[in-house]
Amino acid sequence: MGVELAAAATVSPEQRHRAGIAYANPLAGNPGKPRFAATVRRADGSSLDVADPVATRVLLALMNMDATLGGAACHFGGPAAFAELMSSVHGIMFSAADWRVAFNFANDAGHTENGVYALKANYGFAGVEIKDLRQFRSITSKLTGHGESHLFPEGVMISNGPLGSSLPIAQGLAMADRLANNDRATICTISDGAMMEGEAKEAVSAIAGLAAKDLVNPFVLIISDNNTKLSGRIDADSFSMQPYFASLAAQGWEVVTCANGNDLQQAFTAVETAIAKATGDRRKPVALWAKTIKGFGVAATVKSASGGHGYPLTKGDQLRAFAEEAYGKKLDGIYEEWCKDIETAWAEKQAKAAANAAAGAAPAPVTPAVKKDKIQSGFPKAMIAAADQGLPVVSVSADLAGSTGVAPFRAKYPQLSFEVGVAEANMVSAAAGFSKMGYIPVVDTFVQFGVTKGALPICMANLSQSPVIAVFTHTGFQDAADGASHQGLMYLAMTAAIPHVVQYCPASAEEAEWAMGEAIQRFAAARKAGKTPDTVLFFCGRENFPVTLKGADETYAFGRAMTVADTTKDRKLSVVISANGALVAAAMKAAEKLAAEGVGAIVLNNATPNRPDLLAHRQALVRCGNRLVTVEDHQAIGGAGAMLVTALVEQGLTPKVKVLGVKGEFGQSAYTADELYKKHGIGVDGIVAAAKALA
Ligand SMILES: Cc1ncc(C[n+]2csc(CCOP(=O)(O)OP(=O)(O)O)c2C)c(N)n1
Repeated sequence: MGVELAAAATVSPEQRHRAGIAYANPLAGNPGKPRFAATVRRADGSSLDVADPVATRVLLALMNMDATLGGAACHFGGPAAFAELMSSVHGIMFSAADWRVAFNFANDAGHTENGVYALKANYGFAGVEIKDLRQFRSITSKLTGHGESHLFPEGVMISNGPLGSSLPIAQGLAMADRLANNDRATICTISDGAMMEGEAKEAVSAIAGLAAKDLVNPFVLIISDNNTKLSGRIDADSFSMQPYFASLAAQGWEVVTCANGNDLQQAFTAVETAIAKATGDRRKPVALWAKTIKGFGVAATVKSASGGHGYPLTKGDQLRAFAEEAYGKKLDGIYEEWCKDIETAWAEKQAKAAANAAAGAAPAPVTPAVKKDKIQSGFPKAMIAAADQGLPVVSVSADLAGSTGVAPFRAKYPQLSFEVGVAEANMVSAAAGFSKMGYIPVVDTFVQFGVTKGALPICMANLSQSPVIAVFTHTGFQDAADGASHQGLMYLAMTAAIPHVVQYCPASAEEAEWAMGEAIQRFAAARKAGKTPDTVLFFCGRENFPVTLKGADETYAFGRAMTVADTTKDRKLSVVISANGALVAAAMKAAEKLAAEGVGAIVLNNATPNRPDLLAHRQALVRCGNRLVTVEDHQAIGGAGAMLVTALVEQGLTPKVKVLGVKGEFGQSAYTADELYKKHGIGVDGIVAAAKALA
């Protein structure tokens, strides 16, 4: 007989509570009044100054321009849609005696966090000043691409970015508050796309169900419903979320609606009502279902299919018109100063470039410029070729097909392309169903979401003899600007041990095209032979790389580590550099630098980390005095280097080795991946130093 279990709700309320361990709350206390304020009317007839949402949008335009000119991609549409609701939430929170005692706040629409930064700077909250917004997304700033409490603990309670992951943590905050018998409400803001995630849907059910048993403190979920996700309109691209929102009431939520979440007074009244209802009856959590307009404030962003999801400007001289439209009048005060500053710097840069060109300052290169492209561009070419040939390739996507590069296949073969919405676990599992039925499914998303949300679905796919092919892009620091939450640094470790998974990290567009073609052909051949194909997970970076790294006499072969550079001739001392994906090109540069210093190198493209080519490594090590540097855009623990070294040692080889990778830390935002490679010692100079240390 097992122990008889009693549900927490059955314990008498007096005996139910226990305090958590008291530790210092790093969150900053209440700020003063916002510098740019708008006045709203409270339910009791009094007025309150909140952060002006128009200021949020103008500041967004300005800070995004700085970051974009620095090289970082940014968001505009989502935070513009959320501005009125965020102003209302913060206005109410900050009017409590100590907001931290009265409220928890979690933002589960991480791409809108820059709007929250703008709002915080408007208040001077947590020491953030408006001038700090100029460093947004740079390596020196705590204002990272999405909210990160590891770098900004005084401003961010729960880190965000991966959609649907903050709401369940907010659920835990409210449950803990109930257990501790605190008098605090939890507010969570979320976008309609994030509500498509399974994690969010689990929390939606659990919060209402557990609240009904009095196990959750007052909870307010604020939904920005603009029927737009990253790649386009939600209902047109995938399926409408309206029935789901309508189901919230049946699931036990008190639903407050707001017909125009971009009208400040309407938004404020709705938020105030929602909080009052939730705190009035904690057994009934409140969902504020607010209609918003993505990209609100600028006609072109409102009109675009994605609602201006990414920041649309690329040139400093485009800023003024955009910012003035968002402001509704001519820029003035600090807006004008900031804009002028950007315009001046932009004009100087243009003038310099023009002068250089006129003076012939950039002489024609002796060798022709190397053609570059994103690695991912090769995948759809191979998918199209296979479908043209009659193979049953299908694409199952989760809102990122434009970013992962498979969009050209989807454009050519819409009837073979499916969009499940922002739901990576569902994407992989649904693809497994296609696989079982004889199709060759290709899924795609950013690596961080594919391996974290997709890990169990990949296991179950393989356990059901229903393998898939995956295009997982934006590996590691290649997604520099988005910050730690988006920087997949453990994808190899997380998937290497899943039975029947082959990992493939192409280093160029040409290799990606070849490898995808090969993976599809092998998949088809295995099925035709009555065997179960392997699941092939493709991992690739984001930036542009040489379109080919193949030597003239080389050929691609699945599982073979190609030699992409060999500078050992006539050199007494040499090393093997084993790299994959985004770092192959860096390893080749390092080999050039080492050669200039008299050290030779054989650079191997270790493209299949969990099936390393031991023969190629063994042969190269023999020629390089058994010296090995491995380098990867990944944690050193469980990465390609670790897998390679284990396999070599098992074969009786004990190379002198340096395993370069990230050493157990999270990343952060930076304008470019190179800045982060340098910081973590895995860039060109890090490879050179490691090689020299082995000499
Ligand atoms: C788990 C996860 N998958 C994918 C993404 C990439 N992504 C960022 S925003 C976004 C969708 C944007 O739409 P929505 O959530 O509705 O926000 P809104 O349009 O209202 O700003 C996606 C797919 C992500 N951040 N997290």
